[in-house]
Amino acid sequence: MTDIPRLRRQGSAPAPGIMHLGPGAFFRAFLSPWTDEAMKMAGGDWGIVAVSLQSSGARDRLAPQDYVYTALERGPGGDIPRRVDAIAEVMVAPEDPAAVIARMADPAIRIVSLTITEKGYCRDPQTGDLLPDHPDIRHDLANPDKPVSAIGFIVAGLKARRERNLPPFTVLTCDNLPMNGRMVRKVVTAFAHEIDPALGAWIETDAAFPCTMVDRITPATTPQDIDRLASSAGYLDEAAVIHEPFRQWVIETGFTDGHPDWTAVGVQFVSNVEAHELMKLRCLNGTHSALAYLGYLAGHETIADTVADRPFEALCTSLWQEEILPTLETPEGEDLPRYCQSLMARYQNPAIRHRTWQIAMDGSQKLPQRILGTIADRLAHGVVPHGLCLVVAGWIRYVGGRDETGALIDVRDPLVDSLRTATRTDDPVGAVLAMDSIFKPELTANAGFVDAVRTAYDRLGRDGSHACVAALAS
Ligand code: CS2
Repeated sequence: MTDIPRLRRQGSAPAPGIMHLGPGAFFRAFLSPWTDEAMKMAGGDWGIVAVSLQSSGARDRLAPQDYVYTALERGPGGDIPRRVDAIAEVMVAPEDPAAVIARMADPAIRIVSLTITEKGYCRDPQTGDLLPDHPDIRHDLANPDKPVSAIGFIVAGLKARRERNLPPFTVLTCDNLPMNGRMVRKVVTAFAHEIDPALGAWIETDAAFPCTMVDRITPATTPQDIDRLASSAGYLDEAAVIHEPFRQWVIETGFTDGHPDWTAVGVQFVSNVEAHELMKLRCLNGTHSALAYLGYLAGHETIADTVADRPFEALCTSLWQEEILPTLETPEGEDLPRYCQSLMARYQNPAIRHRTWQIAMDGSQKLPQRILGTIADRLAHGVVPHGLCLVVAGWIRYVGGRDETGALIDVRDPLVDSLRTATRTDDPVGAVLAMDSIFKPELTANAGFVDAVRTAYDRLGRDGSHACVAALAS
């Protein structure tokens, strides 16, 4: 592919208005194209300074092509490529943290957005409180001018703005967490109070942290995707991303200093996003995790492969109808049964190769909001949700590190060591359920829940995932 020219920018880069932390595939398939289209349609200086908190990978791929890249919409009928021009620059925080903080204090930057995954918030997954003993938080409290965590950077940036008498930027989280804006507000103000109570008080009264619901399925880009694009488009784009046709972004109103005209391109602004968030986290992410663990154990590589296996399709339908929808309020403008039908069509998109292994990552950070809250709501109504209990049991099998053929699983999770130790005891279910950063004591005190998980765990070991799913769905 070396003889193929690299994609390059035509015209000049947009003037920056947003700083974004976490320039991974989801950002490049979601916030960045949406902002690009809003600027192209309605104008505004909302170019994006993207900041990588870890590796230089995104910068190294984007810089040689002037930060321009292709977002490839992949539907069952083929690919539709779109050029995205919204990124003005990519910075690599560990190379020069002071430069990132200085940029956050530039009056032109009015929004700091984030896609840093659930674990990036250094919070207790269950209570949402800042983890003061998290190694990155300990580091940042001791070195507030040279932070490594997103939280440390946001507080340092807000501090620099306050010193310059600038209004705070709006902090816009785009990660799959319930009431995600409230959660970031909580961890940011807790951190700020530790270093300077007056700063903490200013952030509490003046800063804005709107909640958001974000949705677009974005599988990891493969080298084959890059080659295929090069052959069809005639240019090399090492930062290309693949995404499904569907997208939905619901944002709470209340920014400190404006935002791009996202409404012009279909973003929904609402006064309270909670019902949308719960619908999406429980219906989509909940069944995604169910298919990821149980599908992986049954030997399926992708979500589309898993739902092509009839019992797994039936499992999703029964989880939605029997266990998830009864816990939800209908958000304005939505129809829950129709929403679930469209989810199944999205999962079945054969062109999207979304790996079960990719979704299975970081389960300790995902389970509480995707699965455990729904279980607790059903238990409160006196019903034991056996399907979701099977999912919890499937996750415990998965983090045990061996699939049903005895092959090793590459388990990725910030708690991987404790999970491995727990699953190697005589009572793996008891030891995992005792991990109180994941499971609320009220939940594990419910005998119906514990029995259902134990029974499902034993059956999975005896009969395998496919048979257990088929038995449940029949
Ligand atoms: C997935 C999500 O990887 C995962 O855990 O469940 O990334 C999912 O694809 C998105 O939330 C869809 O909007």
